[in-house]
Amino acid sequence: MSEATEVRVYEPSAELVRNAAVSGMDAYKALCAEAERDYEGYWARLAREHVTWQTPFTRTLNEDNRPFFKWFEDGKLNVSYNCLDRNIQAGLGDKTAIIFEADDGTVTRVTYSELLVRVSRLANALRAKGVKKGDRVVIYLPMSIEGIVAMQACARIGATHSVVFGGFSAQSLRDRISDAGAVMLITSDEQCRGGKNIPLKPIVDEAFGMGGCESCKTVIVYKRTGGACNMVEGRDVWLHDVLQGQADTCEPEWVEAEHPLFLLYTSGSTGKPKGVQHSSGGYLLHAILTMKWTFDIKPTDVFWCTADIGWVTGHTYITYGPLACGSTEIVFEGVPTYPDAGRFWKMIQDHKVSVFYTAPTAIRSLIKAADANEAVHPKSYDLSSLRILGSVGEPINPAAWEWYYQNVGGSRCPIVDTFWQTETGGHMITPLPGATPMIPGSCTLPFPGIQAAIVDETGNDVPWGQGGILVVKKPWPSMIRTIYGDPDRFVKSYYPADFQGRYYLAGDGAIRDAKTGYFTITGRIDDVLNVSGHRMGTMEIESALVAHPLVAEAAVVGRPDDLTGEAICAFVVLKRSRPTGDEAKQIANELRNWVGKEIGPIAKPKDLRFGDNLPKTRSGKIMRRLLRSIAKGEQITQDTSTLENPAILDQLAQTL
Ligand code: 6R9
Repeated sequence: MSEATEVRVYEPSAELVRNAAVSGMDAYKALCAEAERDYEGYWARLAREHVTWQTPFTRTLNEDNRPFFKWFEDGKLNVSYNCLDRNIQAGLGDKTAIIFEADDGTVTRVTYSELLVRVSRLANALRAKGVKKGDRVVIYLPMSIEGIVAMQACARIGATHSVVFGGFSAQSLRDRISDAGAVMLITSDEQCRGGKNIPLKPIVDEAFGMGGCESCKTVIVYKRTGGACNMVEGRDVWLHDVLQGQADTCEPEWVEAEHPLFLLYTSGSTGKPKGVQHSSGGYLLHAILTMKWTFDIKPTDVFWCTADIGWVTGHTYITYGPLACGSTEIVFEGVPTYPDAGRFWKMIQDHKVSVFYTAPTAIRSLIKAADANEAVHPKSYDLSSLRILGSVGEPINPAAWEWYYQNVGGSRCPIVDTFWQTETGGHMITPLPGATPMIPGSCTLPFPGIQAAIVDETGNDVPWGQGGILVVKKPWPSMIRTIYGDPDRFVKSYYPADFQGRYYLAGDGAIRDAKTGYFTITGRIDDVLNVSGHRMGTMEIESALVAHPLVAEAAVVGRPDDLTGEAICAFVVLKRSRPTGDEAKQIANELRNWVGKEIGPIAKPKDLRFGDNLPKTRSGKIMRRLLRSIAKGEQITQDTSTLENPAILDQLAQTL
């Protein structure tokens, strides 16, 4: 708590206020008031001003089948047309769209005209391979121009993409291909990260070998490194081969506003990851609006979002938002610490980045590196091009905020601490850089039009100063439409009966400051962990652990971690006796690697402990509350009288 004793308020500079898209708090309040007065009229106005429609919509919001809301439903558009063609028509054809920096530092630039040609050629190739409107295409690619081209090409022909993060395992990939019933997969031979070539295609082959991928008839392989790559006759084709002879132009498929642009699998509190389905029209609108208002994006800006296209942040703030706004953006293949921890700062300097968007976990690891080595400290670089900084993925602690503000932003750049989720499509609660006074650690106020609120278990508003459950009271254009193939789970997860289905349940706890009304997110209220900004369900990890032949039972909890925000702590009961000493260490390692293979390296438990049993109530319920305390290393002060086997606590308190 020590760092939160003094609350400092950071006002935006007069210059920023003057030039920002949303200029000053009065402008912010005017937008909120407009939405308050005429909610549908507000969104309709913005959708007409910011999105180019092939067929204009006449109906703004359809709530007939709530919570399956429809926005702009009789309008037609094409998202790729909005990102490419319309910018070229506006004279931006020769403007650089993407500056790609490879892991080894090689830089490639692509203009808007060139990007349209590349997207069109691939779109034609997909059509030639039989991909039609509404088909699902899984994209399993590293950070690359090709990844963005693949997503845009799907959008161009109305195919629904489902990007799977390149760090996910064969099992995770298989589950996603199978759940989506994908007809095609686009991947690469290898990926390059941190000076190493990491095979990708063998993981695809392994996924297919597991069965369940029968819907997927074609695998397109982008040759990234030229490393050894097995090609399956009749199924696998090289990207450069399918592009051969394809025309440079491609008529876009005009789709209804509600047409699913993409699925993106994310972790929930129970069961398998869920395929969050997004729309075309409403999603694009929010991607554009948040680029313009949260990032105050201007034609001269160089924008850099360091996320991976495998996450929602990469979708909205790499593939769609920046391009729809005609900006120049950086796409980075590598990692922040290679060749050294000054990589981000060097790239900002080299490319004169002006708007920089990253995650607290990256900042915290770079602080540590900068403290240890002056050469990789931001002050050793010229970062004067920066004007706006952003943060996303997890709460940013005030100490990291201050460091980011002073050392990266030179105490002149506002930090937009953007709270949002895979399900929300874009920013929900965030400062606007030329309007909102900032308080470190708070994501401040709702984006204009977003009806965020904090309620108690029965859905009643709680007063400011009192913690509660974060909800959104009205549907908004970029919200999740359903969980692919499981509409019941969509309703249960996000519009639960607790609130009579009235409110969207975010899954986070929050509190509003008693004086300012500013929101602070207090963390997930369900069994979802956030490790380095990556979402993972405790159940998912538990299922992976118990799938190991040695494991009888497992319980997974999160505990606070200085670097990764939260760390995974697993308590495991083996089918054999409890191991000790070196043997325990060896089995723990084996289980960690197992989880890495089942889900992906990001899901490996940092802390793994063995017990003869787990702390359970007499009715057999695992007492996770106790496990959380044990994981934190706290003395158990809770009442343990309902515990079947209190002696187990001492055992579990022992780290390996
Ligand atoms: C965009 C993204 C969503 C969860 C969300 C919350 C946490 C994201 C945050 C934040 C505090 C912020 N989260 N941004 N918590 N402050 N600025 O990260 O989507 O991967 O779906 O994660 O991340 O817990 O519920 P996603």
